[in-house]
Amino acid sequence: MAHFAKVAELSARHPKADGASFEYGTAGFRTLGDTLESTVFRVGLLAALRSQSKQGKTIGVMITASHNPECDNGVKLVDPMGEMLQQSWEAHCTRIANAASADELVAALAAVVEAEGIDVSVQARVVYARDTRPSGPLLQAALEDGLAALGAEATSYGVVTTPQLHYFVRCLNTAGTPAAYGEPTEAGYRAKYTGAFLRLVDGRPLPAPLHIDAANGVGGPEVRKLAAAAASPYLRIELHNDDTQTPGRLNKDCGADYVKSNQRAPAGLDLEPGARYCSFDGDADRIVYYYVDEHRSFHLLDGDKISTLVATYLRDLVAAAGIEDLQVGVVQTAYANGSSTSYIKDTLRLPTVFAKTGVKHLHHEAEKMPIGVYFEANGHGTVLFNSAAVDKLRHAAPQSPAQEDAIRRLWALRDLINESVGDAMSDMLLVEAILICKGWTPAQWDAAYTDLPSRLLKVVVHDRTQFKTTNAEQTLTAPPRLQDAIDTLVAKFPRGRAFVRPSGTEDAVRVYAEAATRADCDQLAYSVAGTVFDKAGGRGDRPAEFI
Ligand code: G16
Repeated sequence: MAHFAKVAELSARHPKADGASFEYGTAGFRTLGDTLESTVFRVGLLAALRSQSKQGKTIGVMITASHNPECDNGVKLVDPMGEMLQQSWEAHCTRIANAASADELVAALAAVVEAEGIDVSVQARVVYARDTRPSGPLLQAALEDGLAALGAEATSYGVVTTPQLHYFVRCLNTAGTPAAYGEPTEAGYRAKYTGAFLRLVDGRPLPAPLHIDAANGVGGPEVRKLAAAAASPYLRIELHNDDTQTPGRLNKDCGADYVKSNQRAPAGLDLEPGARYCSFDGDADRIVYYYVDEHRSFHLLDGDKISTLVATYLRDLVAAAGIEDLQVGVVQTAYANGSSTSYIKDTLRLPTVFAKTGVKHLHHEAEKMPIGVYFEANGHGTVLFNSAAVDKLRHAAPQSPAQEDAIRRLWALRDLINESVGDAMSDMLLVEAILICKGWTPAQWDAAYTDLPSRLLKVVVHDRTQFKTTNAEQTLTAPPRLQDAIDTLVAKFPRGRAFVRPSGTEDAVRVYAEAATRADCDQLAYSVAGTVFDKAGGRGDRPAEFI
């Protein structure tokens, strides 16, 4: 096909290593940064085709490996409304990334054109960005070659957070329509979210400063600019772990994933009772909060706690606004703490559903709800208002000043939320706004329910692809008999729950366990991890026994 004339020539600059294999998974392609050049070049080709398949709508490409170690990198595509790539295209991505030669690559591209009925005369439009990883510039150059090979109109946003890129894509594709989302610039992003935040908190008592651990990633400089744009005593921040220059520091002993997995403060922060802390991950699409009590015990306010805080606030506002039949629902994953699920069902009396890990799965479930709050326990999430909900808000006829105020707040909340994807900065403003409006300390927020002790472990195995799951990833169907062994262990512990799933972003299997006491929980977690290691080809050190 003439359209692919330049592919072979440019592909030769970014050859695929013999035998290397890639899979478009939970968060796009993700592996060691120095093995990804051919893949990122090909993602450039895919982005161009994806745009053409959408009649020239702008597609986004983000080069990031988020919470992974600094040596990793990754790349993912962003669809026109700022959402994750449509799942049916993931197989195209995997096939194209694995084509062994230039000829195979061209044939695979032609097959996508054929299968999707793509008109290749359409002008492709792609915007892209990267995080602060050292491998980023080289991968960006490979991407630019891929985009050039198919003549895409390509615009770089430089180094920004992942959610900012999702936001830009949505803004570009909705400009001039009734669904216009905002200015597709960094300044536009900051103006939109800080404006909504200030509308919500105006007139309330001022909060103490918020301490932010930026994981030594792109969130550091970006949140500094956000606070400068707000220029308000309502958003006073103390930034920690904001070194994006020193090699090796990204996500190292800090960031949302570290804090959530280890249930302890990140390096570089000495927590003081009474203060409020949060951690972003390396590309600022996740956030968790935490604090220490007067005995300096650490308390984590993870995605479940954020989700219940936000769902409660929305539910109460909808009631105060007098809007009928506007249901708030909550989407969780198997990682949600059992106490949070009971709290949502039994105390808040809100509908809740489970989705597989990965925001794309939660996002789709939340879209089915009028107001869908979705958060993974790891702090990745947002809120979606469907069109029926927006219509209800638009046609609401307030009968009192209180109802009018509640409706005004619901609009401001909607503007404060990055509906395209979970966003640490927008979620931070959301939590801050709710805490300010309620006049709550983190401890008061935490008091809603008590988490069951939980533990998350990693087991390295020879082949994680042999692990297959069902039931929202809570039950293993392969390797054979492993689930039976896990069930036998779980049955020994009061309120015990455990599951095992292959990671979509790292070469490991994850083990989650919770139980009534910390000792039981740890014993359960380590016994399940040990069983996985013994029965399913563990590699390296066997998970340390709990002492
Ligand atoms: C990515 C996804 C998240 C998901 C996480 C799970 O996070 O975007 O939705 O929770 O992977 O990772 P795993 O499959 O390894 O457990 P991120 O922040 O790394 O992009």
